[in-house]
Amino acid sequence: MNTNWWKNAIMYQIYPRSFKDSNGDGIGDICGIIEKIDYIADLGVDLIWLGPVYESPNDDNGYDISDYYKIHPEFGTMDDFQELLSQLHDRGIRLIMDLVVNHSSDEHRWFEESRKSKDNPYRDYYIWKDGKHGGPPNNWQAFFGGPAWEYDEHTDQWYHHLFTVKQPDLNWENPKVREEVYSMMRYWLDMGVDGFRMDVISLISKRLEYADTPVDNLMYQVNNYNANGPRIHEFLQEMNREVLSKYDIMTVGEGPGITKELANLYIGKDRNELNMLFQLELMFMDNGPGGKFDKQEINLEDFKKLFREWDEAVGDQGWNNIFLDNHDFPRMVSRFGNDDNYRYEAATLLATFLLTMKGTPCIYQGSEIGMTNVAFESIEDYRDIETIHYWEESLANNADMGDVMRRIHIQGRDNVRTPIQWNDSEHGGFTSGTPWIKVNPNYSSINVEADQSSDKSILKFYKKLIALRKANPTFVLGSFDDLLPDHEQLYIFERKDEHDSYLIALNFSDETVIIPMDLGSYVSIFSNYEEYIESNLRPWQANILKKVT
Ligand code: TEU
Ligand code: CA
Repeated sequence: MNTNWWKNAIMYQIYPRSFKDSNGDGIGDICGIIEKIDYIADLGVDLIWLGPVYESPNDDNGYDISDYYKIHPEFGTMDDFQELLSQLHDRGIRLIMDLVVNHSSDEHRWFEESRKSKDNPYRDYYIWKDGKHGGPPNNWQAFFGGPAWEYDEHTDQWYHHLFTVKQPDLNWENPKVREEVYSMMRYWLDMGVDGFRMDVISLISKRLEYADTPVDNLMYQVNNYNANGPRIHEFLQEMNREVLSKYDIMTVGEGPGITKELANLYIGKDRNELNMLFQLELMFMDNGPGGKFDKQEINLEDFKKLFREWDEAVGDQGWNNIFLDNHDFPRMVSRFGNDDNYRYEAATLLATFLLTMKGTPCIYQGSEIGMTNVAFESIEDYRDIETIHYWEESLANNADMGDVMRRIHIQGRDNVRTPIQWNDSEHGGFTSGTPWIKVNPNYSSINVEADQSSDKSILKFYKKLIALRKANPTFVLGSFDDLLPDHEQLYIFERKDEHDSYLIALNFSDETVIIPMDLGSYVSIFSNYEEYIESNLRPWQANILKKVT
């Protein structure tokens, strides 16, 4: 069934709450996406990953689902969803949905039943345990703070939750749970959806000993006690056999703890599991001993090493996805580039990397106009549960709150969740009402309209680059070779097949840097600077060169 179309695809991630509000309630919605459908089509992308639009109490912005078969009314109706799907398909654009099945909402009917009594038929849909010494069953922490267990007085047991208390983990050991998930997947696929992005799929198989972790560190716990559990591949192969293999669709798995060594167990050609992964190693690389808000500097050598090693590890057995930001991590131009005096150059350089590196690229909404991180002064303006938990925990620990706020500005998830800046009218043209989260104040200068009419248009650069990629299969299937692995500022790599050879030359710095290579046999075909000087790269210059034969 699977025709591998997803290798050629160019993905675009829509975070629906923040894309476009059509009815003035301040929340982005499906009709808003339909309003902007030509904007998406003009960009040239051909695969949309739509963040969760299912019914949800929104404890974690839709990653807590209370009904997998319903569209949340704040996003619109099922008719709106089908209209979006068909309008996208008319334009040759596919759509994948978020599949969030490590946990549901505590307001899902299954959980409401499950907590009623120990012999309720839904009891085993979730993970219930007796406490130990008057406390939780083990010492695991939850992702957004606090223990990974919540006490329920009614039946005097604890339920397991790796995320918030409103996101109880589903019990995949129970075959009924798996059958429910597969039926639900068939429902959406039969409607014409083109696949799934699988949320924290690495966490679904639990280690049934529920042993204490000896180290007080969330990532250590996740990697050693939660991710890649004993039955993960059995479950994914079953899912593939029962559902995925019956449709011409694509799947991309997400989840912590999937290292490059384990990657092909999930995506290897002969494995019959998933098609590709969002590797999170880069996203976690700057996390210090204190976790994500304890940011450490990462250097370009480490960045390059990671992509080199993932390419080698995946080889011709698997397929990578390439992304530099999404709804969970800071804006790429702020994190890996320069969002100040070289914003245009850095945003276009990172675009060049995304779209010429080997793997299916994924562009996060707003990054195509170089949107940046935001720095709200007051915690009142933040919405993300992770950020709010971190703030409250820090307050309780008498932390230096100025420092805490600085860390939120750098690493918080709301950096990427502010509304798309469409124009310079109030709220950036996102809504006629009051937006659910404030628009980044820089909207008056950074917005789609201003970008389009600028002679330094990031959007136009993306469009041209996407067209270039589509016209040259070498960028998709050609080999990848890192030519300067040890250089501190330059990233120069080659993409090559039997027809063509390209060099992608990127200067990840604020300085002009001499190229320590002879590029005499190449001509520059694409750049974010007007003039091309063979011997050096200006600050954040990106050049694509083609070998002359
Ligand atoms: O994220 C999984 C994941 O690994 C994140 O928890 C990540 O560690 C965190 O966002 C870093 O701050 C997925 C979704 O993408 C995220 O939005 C959800 O909150 C989470 O799962 C729970 O469903
Ligand atoms: Ca709305």
